Amino acid sequence: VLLAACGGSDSTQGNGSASNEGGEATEQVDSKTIRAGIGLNSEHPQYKGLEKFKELVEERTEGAIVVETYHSGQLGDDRSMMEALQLGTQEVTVPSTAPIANFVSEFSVFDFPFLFPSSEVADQVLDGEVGQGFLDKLEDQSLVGLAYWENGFRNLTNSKQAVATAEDFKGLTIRTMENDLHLEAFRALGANPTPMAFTELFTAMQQGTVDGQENPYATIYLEGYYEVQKHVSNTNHIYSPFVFMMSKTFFDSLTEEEQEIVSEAALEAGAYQRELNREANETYLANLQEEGMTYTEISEEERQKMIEAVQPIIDKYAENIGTDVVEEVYSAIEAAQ
Ligand code: KDG
Repeated sequence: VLLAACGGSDSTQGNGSASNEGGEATEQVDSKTIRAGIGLNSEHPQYKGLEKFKELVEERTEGAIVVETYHSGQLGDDRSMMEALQLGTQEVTVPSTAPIANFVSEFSVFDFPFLFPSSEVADQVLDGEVGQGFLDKLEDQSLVGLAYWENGFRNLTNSKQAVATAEDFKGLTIRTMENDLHLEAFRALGANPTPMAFTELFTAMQQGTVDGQENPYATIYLEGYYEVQKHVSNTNHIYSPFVFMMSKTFFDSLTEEEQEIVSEAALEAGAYQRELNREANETYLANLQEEGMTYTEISEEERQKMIEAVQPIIDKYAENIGTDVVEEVYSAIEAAQ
């Protein structure tokens, strides 16, 4: 039904082509259209990154490729947009790695709690050979991974209690992304995790279906979660990368030159997005406090307890993924420090 409704991705349809009203002798340009969708809103650095991608691609292809940008889950959530890419009914999306693990299970490794010590180390690992190896695994799923962007370090918010210790997670109903490792890690911490698409999260918090959630400060602030959440802690428990991906059907339909242009633009827009994102994540904790949230700092001792609580989950997933793959990531992290 989805396929029929969206008309497929037949580029010869020229859904972005100029009309030729009034019979003027204008040249009919058969442009190709990229529909690029994300879950976050138009204020978020992720969307600014998409706008940069649009600017670069349209300029460099001289309009032969038109990019339409969609935010706030207008085209769906991370999982459904990836499925649309597989079907060829959407061309680009930029999900977190967590939902990608439902398509390529090895991606779970990037969501190991407390894996990356800093964004800079993450950059080196993801932009290097190891990161590329993971992007290559997407191809079997009819997806082409073009670049890593950044969501960032995730922090816990909730409406019930200040979270300062590992014990404080107990009893809190926390929305997690749709990813088994996230679920099990929060369970190990004593919380009641419930997986949910990002697009349903605000309402769930507003209606009290969940007590809390976890996301980087930029998201917490720009999505206005301070309106429905009282407490924020710097748990920094997981670093979420974003993956800029394209429908393989669409990518394969491009000329070689166009493929190079979109690949390069995804990287360049990503560098820009990461910069804005880091500024945002540094700035917005103060804004959250100004909006009335109480901020609780996690001591090193308590963070250590959290690390210990989730270690069995990490070990379990490391075994499932394959210790060789996981070791590769660990070595790259070590080398980057
Ligand atoms: O645009 C990205 C969002 O759809 C999502 O990945 C954000 O971190 C996120 C979450 O919590 O779902």
